[in-house]
Amino acid sequence: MQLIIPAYNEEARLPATLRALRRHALGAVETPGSLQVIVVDNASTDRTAAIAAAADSPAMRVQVLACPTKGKGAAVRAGVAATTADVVGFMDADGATSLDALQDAADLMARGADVAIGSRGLEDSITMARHSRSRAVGASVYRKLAGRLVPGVADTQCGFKIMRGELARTVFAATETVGFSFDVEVLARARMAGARIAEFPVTWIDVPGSSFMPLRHGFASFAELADISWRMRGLRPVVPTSAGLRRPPVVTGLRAAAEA
Ligand SMILES: Nc1nc2c(ncn2[C@@H]2O[C@H](COP(=O)(O)OP(=O)(O)O)[C@@H](O)[C@H]2O)c(=O)[nH]1
Ligand SMILES: [Mg+2]
Repeated sequence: MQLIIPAYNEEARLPATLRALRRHALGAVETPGSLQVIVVDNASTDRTAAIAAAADSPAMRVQVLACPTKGKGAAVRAGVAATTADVVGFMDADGATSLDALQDAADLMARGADVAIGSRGLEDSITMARHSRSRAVGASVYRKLAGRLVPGVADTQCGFKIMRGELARTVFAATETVGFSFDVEVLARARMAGARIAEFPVTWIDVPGSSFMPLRHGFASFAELADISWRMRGLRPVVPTSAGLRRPPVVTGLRAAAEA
């Protein structure tokens, strides 16, 4: 699997995330070396690129890619374009999502999901957030609007998503959103392509130092949602599966298996 980490001035938060991934790669049942990381350096002015390059090892290859176009969406898109693997994922540099999600996502893919998305909005999700009141209010309005573009998905914005490689490369090539709303366009386009999207609960612990500035990025994110609806007007999903999205059979099956 190739895992993309978009990074803009992440010298403080990236090292611990790369260490945790390396521990995961070493402990994985799969052959060591099967987890490859692509850090996409989004024109950072700090030591992000050097830190990422230094983390490269035979146990976990780390490739550093430069993306001069600012924005998380642009960075992840550039990363996906550089992938070749059967399975491609992306996660934030802060490591807020517990890495248990890697195994949960792999299980869902093995059970037939095309896209496995981590969620902070399901009953079993565990979140420890310290968002300001204004960000929380903005986020709730955002979720309502995003929900119209990807019905049935409770949390489009969790930083952790895994997809079939071919699907990811096709969908991202068509995606134009450069900022934080790119997840919505990616999910909406994957849905149009008939992909089976499985949303699963994650453990998410807020890591201080968020690069998301509610005023600056918040308004831009809403504007991006409007652009996405405009671009996607008239398109209809190949398989209208909205009813099955929130609790897809694969998720139920996974939990049942885990609890058995
Ligand atoms: N703000 C910002 N973040 C970027 C950019 N490019 C990549 N990123 C990354 O996108 C991710 C956003 O996660 P984070 O800052 O934790 O935001 P939050 O979790 O939504 O509060 C991090 O890995 C950033 O380094 C960019 O141009 N601006
Ligand atoms: Mg974060």
